[in-house]
Amino acid sequence: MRATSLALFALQAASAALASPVTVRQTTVVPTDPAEALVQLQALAQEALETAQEAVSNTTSSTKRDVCTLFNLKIRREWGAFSKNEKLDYINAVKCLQSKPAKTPATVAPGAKTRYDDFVAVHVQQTMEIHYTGSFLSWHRYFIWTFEKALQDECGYKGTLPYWDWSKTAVTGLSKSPIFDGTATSMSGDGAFVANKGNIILGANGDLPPIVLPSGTGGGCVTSGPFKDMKVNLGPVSLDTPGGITASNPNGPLAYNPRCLKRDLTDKINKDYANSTAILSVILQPQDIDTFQMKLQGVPGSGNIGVHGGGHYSMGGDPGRDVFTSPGDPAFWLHHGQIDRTWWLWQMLNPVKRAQGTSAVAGTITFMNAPPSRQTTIEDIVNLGYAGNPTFKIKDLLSTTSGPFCYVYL
Ligand SMILES: *[C@@H]1O[C@H](CO)[C@@H](O)[C@H](O)[C@H]1NC(C)=O
Ligand SMILES: *[C@@H]1O[C@H](CO)[C@@H](O)[C@H](O)[C@H]1NC(C)=O
Ligand SMILES: [Cu+2]
Repeated sequence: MRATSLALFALQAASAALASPVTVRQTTVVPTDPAEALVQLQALAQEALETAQEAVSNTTSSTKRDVCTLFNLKIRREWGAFSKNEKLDYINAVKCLQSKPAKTPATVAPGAKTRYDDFVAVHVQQTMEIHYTGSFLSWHRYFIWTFEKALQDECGYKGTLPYWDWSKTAVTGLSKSPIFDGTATSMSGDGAFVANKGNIILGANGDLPPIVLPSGTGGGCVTSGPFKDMKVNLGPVSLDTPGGITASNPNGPLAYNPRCLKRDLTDKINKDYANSTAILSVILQPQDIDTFQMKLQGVPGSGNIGVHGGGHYSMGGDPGRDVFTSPGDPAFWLHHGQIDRTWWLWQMLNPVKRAQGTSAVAGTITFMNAPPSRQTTIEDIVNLGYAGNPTFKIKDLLSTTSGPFCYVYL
């Protein structure tokens, strides 16, 4: 770890217009009423689906070699929309990956013991090049797709990757949602209650005003659900703990450090940063990719951690709020499903400019441009190490219905 990386990391803490009865895409005005925002979000999602389908049918008819057609187009759905059996199938496939041996050699990451750990390890290795960079969105799109593919190809999973709609948990509360209610069909629930945890202070030693986040109703090991006996093997690397303290494994980020999965569900963070209004405004207001991805991740110094930070910090715990090892929490995939969906919803408002070509990418190749670096280009290559093959150029990862991808969100 470079010395600057912790300080920088702390900062984070810190179409083709279709005729439609609801013309939300022409406006950047976001209703303050959360219920009204929710209605607009649903209308947007419906329009996005129609736009994506139209784009697929357009390319399929004009170029025969195109592999994504309306017949093989996959639909990713929200966790609450999965049937009981679909939920169990997904959970069992994740546990299957956690029971298979790692492909990462021990010389590369001694702590990577399972196939699941391959994904955590590559995320740890590349953290400083894939957050607050031009590759953030495309890298994570390819990352979660590769995870979905591993579930399918290596563990017989027949379904698609689920997502976590933060606007739903902002209303119900996290521990009452099907994702975190602790039942056999959840991602496991809250951690055991730990008293007097104090606030999480992000950016305590940085130049910008720190962000103070409340702690939640857990803090300890998860006590229920499918992942209560799971072992988190890698990290922590840069774990924000109460009082602005950062914990890390003295033996290094990739050393073997088996421990329980901890959570600290914090409704206030979900409600403050990832409610329906917050989601709608990140989709409707930014008109260019730079503004969009910064608002999504939280503009440093703005005091807002964005919907991305809102999801991560509302699950809390170890590894949930460690930017490096966060994929070690099985809820990570649902959270990043929704990140990818939010990008897709924004892209579908203007697919020609936002889902292809140079105007679809902005930002440099280093975390918050430190150390200063060149601009990311669409010719840059994304690799996932031992998690999956092959490598792709960023330009191949901009549309969910071309390149390696063929999916939309419902
Ligand atoms: C599909 O093709 C039609 C006719 O050329 C065009 O008007 C429309 O914008 C295209 N839609 C998308 C989403 O590319
Ligand atoms: C929703 O999120 C926004 C952005 O973080 C925040 O300003 C607003 O207060 C939140 N609304 C509610 C009702 O909590
Ligand atoms: Cu990440």
